Amino acid sequence: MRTAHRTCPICDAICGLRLTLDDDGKVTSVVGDRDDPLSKGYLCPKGANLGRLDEDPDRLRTPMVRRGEDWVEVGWPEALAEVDRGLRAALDDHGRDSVAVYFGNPTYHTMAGFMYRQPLSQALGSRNIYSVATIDQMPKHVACGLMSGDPFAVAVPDLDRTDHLLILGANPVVSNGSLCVAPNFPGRLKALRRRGGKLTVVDPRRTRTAELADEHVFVRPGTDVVLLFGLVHTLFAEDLTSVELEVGGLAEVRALAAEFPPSLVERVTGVPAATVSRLARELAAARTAAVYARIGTCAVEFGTLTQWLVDVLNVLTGNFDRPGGVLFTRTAAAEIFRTGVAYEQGRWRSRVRGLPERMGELPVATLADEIETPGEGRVRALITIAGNPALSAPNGPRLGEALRRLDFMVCVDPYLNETTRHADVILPPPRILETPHFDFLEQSIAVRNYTRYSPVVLPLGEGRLSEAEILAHLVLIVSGHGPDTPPAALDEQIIGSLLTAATQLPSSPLAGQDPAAVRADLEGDSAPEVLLDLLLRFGPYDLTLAGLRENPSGIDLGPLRPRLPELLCTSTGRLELAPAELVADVERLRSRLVVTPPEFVLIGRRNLRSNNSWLHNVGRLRGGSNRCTLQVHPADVERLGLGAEAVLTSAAGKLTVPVEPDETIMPGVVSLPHGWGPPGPGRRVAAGQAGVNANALTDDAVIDELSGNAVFNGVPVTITAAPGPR
Ligand SMILES: Nc1nc2c(c(=O)[nH]1)N[C@H]1C(S)=C(S)[C@@H](COP(=O)(O)OP(=O)(O)OC[C@H]3O[C@@H](n4cnc5c(=O)[nH]c(N)nc54)[C@H](O)[C@@H]3O)O[C@H]1N2
Ligand SMILES: Nc1nc2c(c(=O)[nH]1)N[C@H]1C(S)=C(S)[C@@H](COP(=O)(O)OP(=O)(O)OC[C@H]3O[C@@H](n4cnc5c(=O)[nH]c(N)nc54)[C@H](O)[C@@H]3O)O[C@H]1N2
Ligand code: SF4
Ligand SMILES: [Mo]
Repeated sequence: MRTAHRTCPICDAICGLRLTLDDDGKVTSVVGDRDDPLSKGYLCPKGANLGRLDEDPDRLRTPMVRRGEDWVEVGWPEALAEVDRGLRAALDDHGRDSVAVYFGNPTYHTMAGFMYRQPLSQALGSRNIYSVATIDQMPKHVACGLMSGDPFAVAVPDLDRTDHLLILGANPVVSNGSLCVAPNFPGRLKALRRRGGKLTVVDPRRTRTAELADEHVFVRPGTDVVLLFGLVHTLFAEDLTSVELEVGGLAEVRALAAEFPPSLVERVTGVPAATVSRLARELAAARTAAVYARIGTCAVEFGTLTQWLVDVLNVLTGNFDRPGGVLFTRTAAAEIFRTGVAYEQGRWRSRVRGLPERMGELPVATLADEIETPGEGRVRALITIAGNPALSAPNGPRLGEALRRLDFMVCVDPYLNETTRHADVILPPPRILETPHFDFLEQSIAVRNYTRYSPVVLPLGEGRLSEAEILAHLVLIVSGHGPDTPPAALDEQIIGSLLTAATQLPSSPLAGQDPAAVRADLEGDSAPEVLLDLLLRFGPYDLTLAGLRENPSGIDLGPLRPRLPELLCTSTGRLELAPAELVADVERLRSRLVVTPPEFVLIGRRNLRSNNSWLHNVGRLRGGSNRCTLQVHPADVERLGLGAEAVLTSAAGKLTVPVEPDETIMPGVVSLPHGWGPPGPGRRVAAGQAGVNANALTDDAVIDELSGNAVFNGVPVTITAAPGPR
C-alpha cells in the first residue's frame, strides 16, 4: 500500500486528492487532501471515482488505425508513420490551410496541452485553428482583450472576502465553478452567507446554487445583457456610481445605458422593473461586491456584450481590482504569458463565412462549413486533441457527418468515441496516474494565489509515449521532420525560446543571467516538467520544481491583491469601458429588441456526476439525477399535453427526448444537458444509457458575432407530444 498526492484533472476546481494504491498499482481509495491549502480536503463524486476513471478497461492503451470499418491495434512507429502519410498528403497537395486542429477542454489542464499548443498551431501554419474556447468562454476573452488589452486578464470574484455576490448563468454548486478556480465553491458560498454577505442568483432555473442563495431571480434566457444594461442604467440614473480607477468611455457607457430603463428591461427579460433597480442599488450599497457570470451568459447570442457589462458593473461600483470585489491572480508559473502586447483581433477570416479570427482561432461553429464547402483551402485533414466536438459543438451531428468526409483525421484521445470513431488514427495518451500534472492555466484564475504539482504516480511502461511526446511528434510531423525524429531538439527549442525571454525581460528575476547556466540548473523528468521549472524560476515567488516536490499538498501564495496597472496594455494605458467594437455591437442588440421572443427556448445544464461528454463510462457515476432528460415546467407539460416523451424541433434538427416535469424551471424554458448521445463504439458502459445529443438542436449558423462563440442557451424550439402513453 502507498499514498500518492494528485490534483484532480477533471474540472476547473483542481481539488487536491490523496490516493491509496495497492502493490499492483490499483487505486483502492481516493480522499480529499486536507493539507491542500486551497481545497482543504474537498472532493466531489467525480474525484472520488478518479481511480475507476483511470482504470476504465475501455480506455485505449495502444494506437489504433482504422482499416475500412475495422480498428487495428498498431505500434507507435507504425501509427506515427500513418499520421505522417495522412497529414503530409494534405499539406503537400493542398497547402497549410487544408489541415485543421481542434483543442478540446482537457488541453486546459494537461501539461502537454499547455506546452505544445502554440508550437503545433505555429508549425501547422494553418488559419484553421479551432478550440473549445469558441464553444465556451471566448466572449470573456474578447471583452477582457478589448477593455484591458489582455484577453487573459480575467478578473475572478474574491469569493472568500466579498460582502455581496451576484451570480448570473452559473451553477457552481454543481459545476464547482469555471473561470474562477474555487474548490468547494458551495462551501465558500455558504461561508459568504454565514459572514452576513448576500448571494443573489440570476438563472432561468431555480438551481441548487439558487436554492442556497438569499435571492433567486428568474430571467428569460439570452437576455442578461439587457438586465445588466438596466443595472448600469440605474447606477447612473440614481447617481450610485463610484469609479475608483482611471477609465475611458464612461460617458459613452452612460449614454448607451440610458436606452435601457427598468421598464424596458422588464419587458425583455421578465425581471420586474423594481427588482432591476433594487439589484443595482444593492450592488452599490454593499461594502464590497462582485458580479460573476458564466456559461449561461457566455454561450448566448450577446455573450461578449454580457461579459463586458459584468465588468462594467464591477468598475462602476468600485469593485474592480479591489479586495472583496474582483481581482487578478498572480500565478506561480504563467506570468511570462502576460506579454504586454495589446490584443488584436480579426487579423484573418474564415474562408466560407468570412468570420473573423479571435485569439488566433476561428469559431468551431464554422468548422463543418470549412470541411464541407469545396474550393481552394478546404479543410481535408483534422487533428483533434482531447476533444469530442461531434457531441460538444453546435449542430454536432452535422459536424460528425463532415468528419466522415475528411481525407484524414488523427485524434489524441483515450477513447474510441463519437468523434474519434471518424478518425483514421487514434493516439491514446497514457493514464492520468502515468502523467505528471500541473495546472498552468487554472492556477492563473484561482481565488487565492496557489500552486501545486503532481508527479507521475505510476511509471510509463517501456515503449509507451507520454502525451507530451505524442504532441511533440505531431509538431515534428507537420513541420516536415517526419515520424521518426526524436522530440528532444524540438523541446530544447521551445524551452530555449522561453529561456531567452526569461533572461532578457528587464522585470524578470532571471534578467541578465546566462541562458546556458540557467538551463543547466533546470530539472524535470520530462520536457513539460523542465519547462515548469523554468517558469517557476521566472515567476514572482522564487519557486523551483524541487520546492514543489517538497510540498506535495500544494503551497498557499496568499490572497489576491490589486494589480491591474501591471496588466493593462491598451494603447491609452487605461481601462477602456466603451471600446468601439463593443459599442458597435449594441446596434445588433437594439435590432433584436423588436423581435417577438419564441414561445419556447432551450437551455443547457450540468450534473454533479458528469463532466461534459467523457465520464459516462464510469458505472459508479451513472444513474440517479444524472440523466439526459428534458426538464419542462409542469404547467407547460399540461398545456402541451406531453407524455413520457416529447419531440423537440429547432432550426438545426429534431430530437425525441424523455420528459421530466420540473417545477424549478421557468415556464417557456426547457433544459437538456449536453455531452450525451449515441456513444461511439468504444464505450460499453456509456452505451447502456446513451441519451441524446443536445447539440442536434443548437444551430451553428447563429453565433455571438463579436466572439464567434456558439449559442447553446436561448435556442428557439417547438415542442410536441411524442406518440405513446401520456
Ligand atoms: N459536474 C460538472 N461540472 C462541470 C462540468 C460538467 O459537465 N459537469 N463542466 C465544466 C465546464 S467545461 C464548464 S465551462 C463549467 C461551467 O460551469 P457553469 O457555468 O456553472 O455551468 P452550468 O452548471 O451549466 O450552469 C449554467 C447555468 O446557466 C443557466 N442559464 C442558461 N441560460 C441562461 C441565461 O440565458 N441566463 C442566465 N442568467 N442563466 C442561464 C442554466 O440554467 C445553468 O444553471 O462547468 C465545469 N464543471
Ligand atoms: N449544448 C451545449 N453544448 C456544450 C456546452 C453546453 O453547456 N451546452 N458546453 C460547452 C463547454 S463549456 C465545453 S468545455 C465543451 C467541451 O467540449 P470538448 O472539449 O470537445 O468535449 P469534452 O466532452 O470535454 O471531451 C474531452 C475529450 O478529451 C478526452 N480526454 C480526457 N482526458 C484526456 C487527456 O488527458 N488527454 C487527451 N488527449 N484527451 C483526454 C476525452 O476522452 C474526450 O474525448 O462542450 C461545449 N458544448
Ligand atoms: S470538484 Fe472537480 S476537481 Fe474537485 S474532485 Fe470534483 S471533479 Fe475533481
Ligand atoms: Mo467548458
